[in-house]
Amino acid sequence: MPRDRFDLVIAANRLPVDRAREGGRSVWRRSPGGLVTAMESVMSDRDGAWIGWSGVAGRAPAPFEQDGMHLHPIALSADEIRDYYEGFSNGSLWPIYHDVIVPATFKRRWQAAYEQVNQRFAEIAAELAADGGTVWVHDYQLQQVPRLLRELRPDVRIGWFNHIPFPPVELFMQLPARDGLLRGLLGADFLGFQRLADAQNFRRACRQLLGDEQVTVRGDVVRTADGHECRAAAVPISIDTRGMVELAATPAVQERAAEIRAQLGDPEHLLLGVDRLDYTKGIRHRLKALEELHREGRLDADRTKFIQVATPSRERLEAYQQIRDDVERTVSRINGDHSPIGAPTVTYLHRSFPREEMAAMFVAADVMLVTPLRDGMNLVAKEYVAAHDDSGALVLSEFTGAATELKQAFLCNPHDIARTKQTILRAIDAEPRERARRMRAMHRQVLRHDVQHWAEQFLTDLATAPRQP
Ligand code: ADQ
Repeated sequence: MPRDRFDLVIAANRLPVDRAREGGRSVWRRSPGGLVTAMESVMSDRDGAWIGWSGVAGRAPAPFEQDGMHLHPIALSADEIRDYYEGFSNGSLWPIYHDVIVPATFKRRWQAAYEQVNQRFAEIAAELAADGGTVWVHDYQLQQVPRLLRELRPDVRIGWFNHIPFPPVELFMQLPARDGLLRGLLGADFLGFQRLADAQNFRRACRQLLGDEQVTVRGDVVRTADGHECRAAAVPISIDTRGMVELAATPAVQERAAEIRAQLGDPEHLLLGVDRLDYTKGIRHRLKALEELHREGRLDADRTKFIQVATPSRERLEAYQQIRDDVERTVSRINGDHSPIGAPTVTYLHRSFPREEMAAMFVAADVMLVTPLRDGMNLVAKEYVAAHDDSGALVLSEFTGAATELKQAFLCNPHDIARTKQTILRAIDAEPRERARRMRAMHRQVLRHDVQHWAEQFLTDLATAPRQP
């Protein structure tokens, strides 16, 4: 029995820290990202614990305290990483939840590992939650935790937030595990989705696939045969807006932004893309559009430069090796065909950067290209908008969650290469007044709806759920 129990327990696939080496010894370092900042803000006035995998295979390190939070590592064996994480989560669920951009693979062994790991998370959450406490489960890797936890601890409030889209029922029903996933989620009191459309997809799946088990859907509440009610609604995630606004305004970041432009030969137009190297992000489509614009002479390689940051991701999976090969081949072809000596048209950066460097790239860029084929939200779009108040331009795919909020962006359908090319040119050539008008409206939106606001909204919805429509 652990020493302490906690009012709020976060369960996520990963802990909010990474192992790092400092002065020859191994230490935990806080991982970057808005989620950690948001959780800090909601945990400051309650006892909080976070359970998740440490990122290393084998036995789990002992629980420890960091930044006022109790961190409880969950063990994953090498086989479980392969089957639960790389297999079921990223080989089965990820493609189905992202419109099957690549085919999904199903293996019974993966599904069994997923259930086993979800059970482990549920057991630890059950041990750590205080009487009547709150457990907030995150994302597609842990969809069975709500039901498993409710069986162990009927007294706790259980919420789940989906960081990625929830697919239309026609795609969701391909999953051999579909009923178990829905029943797993229905163990929660409140389910938060990025968009209303995602919550509607979930409710439709319940009605269509579990309707004969006397599951009823009324408004946004799903009621199961045993009388339990679960509310499913939209709570769009955001970023630590003030943190980005302040960082972008620092002299160091401003100077670095000017330096980046100078290093690229002070181009007239600097375009930027920042993505995990994932097939959902539409990097291939973006490069195709840019390559054609150069080939047709509609973009001038001396005056227009493009930086593509492509963060390494899931590199052991074949689909990710394939997208990396494709992207690197295309970048090198564009540069081979169009770059002047000493000033590549496309600067390709396949690595991680500190927050300050990311902010400097956002500040430096005249046009941000965010063109996913499907994305739950896309925080990069919001970070760029936070870093600019009345300059810059955002080209944004209609298939991101962010597009429902950032309506003044230059919206595009990345599948339509011809129109995407026109949209990129429109963003490049827009008058400063038009850019300022669009950017000011979007900047206000992300200032009002930041990640702290999101976390508070989620916890309020959870505390008051289910609420009849
Ligand atoms: P992701 O698919 O990882 O998140 P995204 O929302 O764009 O995508 O967040 C990526 C974050 O990583 C951003 O904060 C970005 O600045 C940062 N980042 C990217 N490349 C980096 C690099 N090279 N160095 C340092 N930082 C880098 C999932 C879903 C999204 C959803 C989020 C949050 O797929 O749709 O928006 O969760 O819910």
